Amino acid sequence: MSRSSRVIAAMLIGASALASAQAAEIAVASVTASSTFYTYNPVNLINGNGLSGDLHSGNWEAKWLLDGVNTGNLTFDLGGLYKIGSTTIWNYGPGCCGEGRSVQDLSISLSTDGVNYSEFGAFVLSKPTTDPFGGETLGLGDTTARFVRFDIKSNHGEADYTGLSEVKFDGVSAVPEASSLACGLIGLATAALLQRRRNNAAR
Ligand SMILES: [Ca+2]
Repeated sequence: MSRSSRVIAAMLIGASALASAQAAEIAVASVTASSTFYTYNPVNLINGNGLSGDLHSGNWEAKWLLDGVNTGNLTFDLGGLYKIGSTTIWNYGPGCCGEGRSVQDLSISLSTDGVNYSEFGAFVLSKPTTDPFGGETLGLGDTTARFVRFDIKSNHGEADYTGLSEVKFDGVSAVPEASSLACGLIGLATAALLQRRRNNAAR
């Protein structure tokens, strides 16, 4: 292998190590709700409760409900900074006690510090009509954030209750892992060393 080939190879190894993270499901650290009815705990949204593969059973014990109101919010803490590619939302669905409980108008805001939020966008969610049902995936533009707030603006018609069944996020850590960072820096340092040797040899 020629010196210039070795330089290019070392640079490619360094660059690929820095960009190797693959988008994957983010383990949500915690979720809080503006209100909660009875035992419809918001933790049911982030623990996989009710999910079998990509489908939610519709079991009421695996869902969350606002407490007798149709507007409110949820705040998800991802536990660290991520480039968030998308969220998948399993709406309330028809099981106990009517498909009108599903969220319709939803605004999503993102924050790095949990204090200052920027609205990413407004969405209209569809209403599952049979159990079990799938989720709806919304793009979040690879935006870097730690906190995600869902502002629920309306539901699909029920008078008193509005809720969701499960929420997931996909993305990559916005903080490079120490091992991949070190690997990348070694690759770049090797490339620089080879380049310097080549420059010396050419003198
Ligand atoms: Ca659930």
